[in-house]
Amino acid sequence: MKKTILFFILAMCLQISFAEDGYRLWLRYEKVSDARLLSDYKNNLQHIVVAGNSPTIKVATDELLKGLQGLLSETISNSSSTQNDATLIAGTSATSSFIASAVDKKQLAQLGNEGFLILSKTIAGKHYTIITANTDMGVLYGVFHFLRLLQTQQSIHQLNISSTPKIKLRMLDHWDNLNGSVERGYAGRSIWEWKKLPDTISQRYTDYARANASIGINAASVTNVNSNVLSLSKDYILKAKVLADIFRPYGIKLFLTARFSAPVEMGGLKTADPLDPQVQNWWKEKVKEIYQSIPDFGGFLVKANSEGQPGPQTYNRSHAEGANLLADALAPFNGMVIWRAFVYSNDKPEDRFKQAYDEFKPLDGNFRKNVVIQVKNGPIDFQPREPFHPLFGAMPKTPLVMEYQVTQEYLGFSTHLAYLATLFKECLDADTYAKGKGSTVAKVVDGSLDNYSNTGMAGVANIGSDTNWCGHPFGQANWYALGRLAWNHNLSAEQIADEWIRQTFTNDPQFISATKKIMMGSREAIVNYMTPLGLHHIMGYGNHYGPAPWYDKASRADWNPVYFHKADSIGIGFDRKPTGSNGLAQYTPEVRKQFEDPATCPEKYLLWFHHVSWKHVMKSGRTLWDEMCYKYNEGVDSVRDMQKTWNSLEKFIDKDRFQKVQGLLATQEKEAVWWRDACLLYFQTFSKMPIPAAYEKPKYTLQFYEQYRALKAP
Ligand code: GCV
Repeated sequence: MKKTILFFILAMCLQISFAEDGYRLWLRYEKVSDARLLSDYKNNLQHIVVAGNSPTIKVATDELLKGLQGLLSETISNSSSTQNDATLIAGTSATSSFIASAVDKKQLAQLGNEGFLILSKTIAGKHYTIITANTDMGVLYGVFHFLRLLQTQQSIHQLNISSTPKIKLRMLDHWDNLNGSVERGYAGRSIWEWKKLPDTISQRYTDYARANASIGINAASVTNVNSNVLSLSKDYILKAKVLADIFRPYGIKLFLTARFSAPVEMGGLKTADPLDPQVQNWWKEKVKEIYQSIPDFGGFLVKANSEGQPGPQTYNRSHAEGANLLADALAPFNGMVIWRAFVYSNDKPEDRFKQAYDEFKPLDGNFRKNVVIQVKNGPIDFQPREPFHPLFGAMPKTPLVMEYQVTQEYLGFSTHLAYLATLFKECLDADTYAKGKGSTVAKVVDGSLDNYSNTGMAGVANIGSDTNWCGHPFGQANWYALGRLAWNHNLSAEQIADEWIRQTFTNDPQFISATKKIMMGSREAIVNYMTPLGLHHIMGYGNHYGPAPWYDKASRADWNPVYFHKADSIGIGFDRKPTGSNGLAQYTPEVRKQFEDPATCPEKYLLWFHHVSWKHVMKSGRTLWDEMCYKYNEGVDSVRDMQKTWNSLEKFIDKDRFQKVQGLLATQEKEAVWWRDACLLYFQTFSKMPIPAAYEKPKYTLQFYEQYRALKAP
């Protein structure tokens, strides 16, 4: 009996210590598996000194100790009193005289406020690792980077790393509502427990801040852009203050979304007209109130005159007049306005592709210095594939912040495995030709093309109350990739995947190469089984899940899939040439020329810009219809390959995550088939051409699929 109990307790302990529920993200700090490296690390990292005593330095010290303890599997001492023993020294020149004398001032001068150095130095015959920066925050970033080197099992000899972020504002936008729901969130409820704040403080807030700091994210907008005026109330400011206080040592600034009609809804004024002195005064007072509680408040993120949100146009004022109103209130406190360019009018029948450019381009140069315009990567709405937004490169006098969607609204929610760094990079690498060849979107966003200093990259967060934060275990990779790319957009998607896999799962080379293959192909697989060859916006109405290319019942034309694919007996696709909406005119002549000619338009964008005959011969020699059948099937096959590869990896990782991913891939495979069959059967009603015999026959009829969505809708 006793033995059984003992065994049970042991088993429980084992389970507890080995449970891989994903909560630890990429900060797992498991013992280094390579024995040679482990002993080298042990020899060199026994005594550490982290100089300074600010809250940020406390975080850095705790992190380093925690990290080393896990990685080396032994207790490490922080020998702050005996600097002489130390082999790893972290701090600034101001906090450590050792660093002040050992580090070249010129090297430090190039780091700015957030950059860091990690250096190997031999001084008087002794080997040191130095982590330094101009600020404590830079030191913390350096500590996280150093731990990343260890987690990814790299040598710590001859280090000469100098790293500064390429982009200033590296941000997560949470579309979290005050009632705890998350718009387009697929990982549980909001992590912000507004109801319980400010009295109950969840450990998650700190863990969230820590995870962000580890990848360089330095800003978070915590409320939905479809905003609730209550978030600006006194009570909510005090709740937000708790979050801001927790974020501060981790270098994260808190932003709130501002509802443009707040002066009316909350202030009791008759108008929210940006030129009205009373309105201006209301915002000034509100901003002052916020800064009294949150002295480093980042500013406002605003969605105005879009999808029913209030805005300046209600008063016949422009977006610039609206943004400047808030900017003037924030300026005395160095706060900024992030004004979104995702606008499309309820009244205009104009191609949605064109509306943001039409409204914002003429305003270039009219915004205050503390206003930036946040532009989605593509012109429609976070589709699995979009060409780059024509505003990039078109507003040389206005800083444009990149807005990506990390949450997978259009890419299978948290059910489908989609590694998005490839999507992020595709957009960054696109050439706008704004100032000749090589004017990439990356250069627009990092400010180097037009000399913007207020640069930014934001991602709509995929984070929720699920234990593993993001729902799908691989969803974490997209949060990670956003931070890493915002810090350094020169990193490749593959490099980022590599380091994420090593930290999140294992350093085993076989596992890494197979998993990387899955990740690198995953987004293309989704494009193929959902929207190949430039198709877009053909998903279910409202919930945006599953295929519904037939849908035509929405109140607005451009909420209907049929509006976007325009399939008819001749062909399929949206003509954005002068013969159609002429959306292509918004690109520079070089880009336009390439996209305008079906012969030079990359086939991945073909149906974005052209209405193409079903019989059009593609580069493969197949007709468009056959190519479509090929692509949809290729998408399904890719998922099946992903399954096969994953199944071969069981022995490398824990059961928990292995099985979770296995189960999700099984669902993804079924849904890929659903997409393929539903789309091909529907488009076939126009093409009237057969699905080539080589491919699997659709499982059900079109009628079945048209109704299936209702059963399946989450
Ligand atoms: C926050 C899409 C989404 C909306 C979202 C909007 C936006 O339309 O479906 O949920 O609203 O984008 O980015 O503002």
